[in-house]
Amino acid sequence: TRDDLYVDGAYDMIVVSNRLPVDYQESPDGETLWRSSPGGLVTALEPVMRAADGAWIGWTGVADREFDPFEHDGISIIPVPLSAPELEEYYEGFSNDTLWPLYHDVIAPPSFHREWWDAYVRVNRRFAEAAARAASPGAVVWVQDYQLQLVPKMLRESRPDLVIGFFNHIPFPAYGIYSQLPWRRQVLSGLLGADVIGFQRAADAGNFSRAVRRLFGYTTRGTLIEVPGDDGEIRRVVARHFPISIDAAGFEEIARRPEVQARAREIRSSLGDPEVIMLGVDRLDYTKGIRHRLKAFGELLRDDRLSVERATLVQVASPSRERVETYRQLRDEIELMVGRLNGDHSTLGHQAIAYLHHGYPREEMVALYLAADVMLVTALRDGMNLVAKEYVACRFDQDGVLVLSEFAGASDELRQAVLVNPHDIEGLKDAMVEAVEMPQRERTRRMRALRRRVNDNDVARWSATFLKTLTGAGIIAPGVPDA
Ligand code: GDG
Repeated sequence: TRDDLYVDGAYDMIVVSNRLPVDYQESPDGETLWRSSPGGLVTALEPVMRAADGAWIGWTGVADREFDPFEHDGISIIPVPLSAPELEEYYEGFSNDTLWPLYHDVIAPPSFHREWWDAYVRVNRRFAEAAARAASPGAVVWVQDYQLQLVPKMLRESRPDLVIGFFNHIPFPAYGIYSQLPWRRQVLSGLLGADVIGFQRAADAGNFSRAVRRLFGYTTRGTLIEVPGDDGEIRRVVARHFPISIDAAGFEEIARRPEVQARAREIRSSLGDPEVIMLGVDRLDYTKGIRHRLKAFGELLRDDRLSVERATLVQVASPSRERVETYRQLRDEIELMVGRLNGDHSTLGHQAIAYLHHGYPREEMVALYLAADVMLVTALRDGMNLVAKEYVACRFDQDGVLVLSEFAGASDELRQAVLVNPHDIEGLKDAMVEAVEMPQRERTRRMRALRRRVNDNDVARWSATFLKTLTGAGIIAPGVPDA
């Protein structure tokens, strides 16, 4: 075993992401505590990281504070500091108010500010330097997501010996939209510093390759991009899709716990035992199509195609990016809609919409999934959408209907869902009624097929496939299942 002192150049496998997989907490006597924030990425990478002298580089979630590297659950954690102005300009600004809306097909208008870009470059350099310092000779470095698109090139320049991967968790837009970005060339060449660039959908990888052809004129052959170096030599970069997934077995295990099932029954009775519970679970984000969902549900009640005695909509909208103005506005709009719809349609015994602006523990989310007869995922644009897969993984009873937007990456795989275009409100209403009225046999047939898909392609498979592509055919670490 390695001791828990950080050593430069000691790590064979490094993950770089904006946020570390741990949350900072202070004990009452002022002592620093770290709590794992269990996301799918951590679950998938934990075994690989433990086996391969792994380190995770990222921000702690606390601005204006420096922390020394430390060991947490067998993984070395290397914190990168961010100042409060950097948080505003690099994270809330360029990442979440420029790139996020741009990459989600400008559902909200992106803001372009040169100071934000400067901060983005500066912070990306800091992450790249931390990775360059920590990596052993020839190490594998896997960079995550749109906040860090410049890191691959910066790393390659300082450490050409490294094997560099990048995964984009959000969509990559069509050229007509991407090309609005004033720094479109810098971002593409930042990404092209990687050996493998992963996307959620084949369409995203296609959009990326097209942008590279249009802006740089490089040759692409299938998933390979030929990048000429300064020496005239050609470097081959892989750009293809690796659809992310969840820890399906982990979700099913929680769903099978008796206390979670009891909680699901309790949820139903506390809602007044409606015949049908419909559920939405999203970060409160304009990409998720929450307004479209509410509008469709409201019209179904207005037109008496559904009644509040028969159906209740539970909408969990977990707080997100509350310092970005577009998100504040969205929250006001949604809460106005919910208030109006409840005022118009609720009775003393039956609420139309149970709206919850909270985050919940995972067990409670699973109980909600079990209680929900119909799961509504109506994103206007979404890289993958893990909620759709989590719902399916929890339904070991082979029941429940998933209504899924074609604009979520998950729809490429989850073909047996009731697929919808959320912009088409009439179509969405029809799909919601179809889901409510779907006969048991049909529900089971579809759910069986969906479950096969999610169980076969879980997040361990995702990371193994990516890492195999990155390192060639060889197995990178023991404990990684064959892809
Ligand atoms: C980005 C891409 C892509 C939500 N509220 C609570 C809670 N959640 C959990 C869900 C799910 C996760 O957060 C959300 O994942 P999504 O995939 O649905 O969406 P984004 O946050 O936008 O994620 C997305 C993903 O990255 C991965 O690549 O799929 O397209 O946008 O796991 O369950 N979890 C708990 N309490 C909550 O209140 N415990």
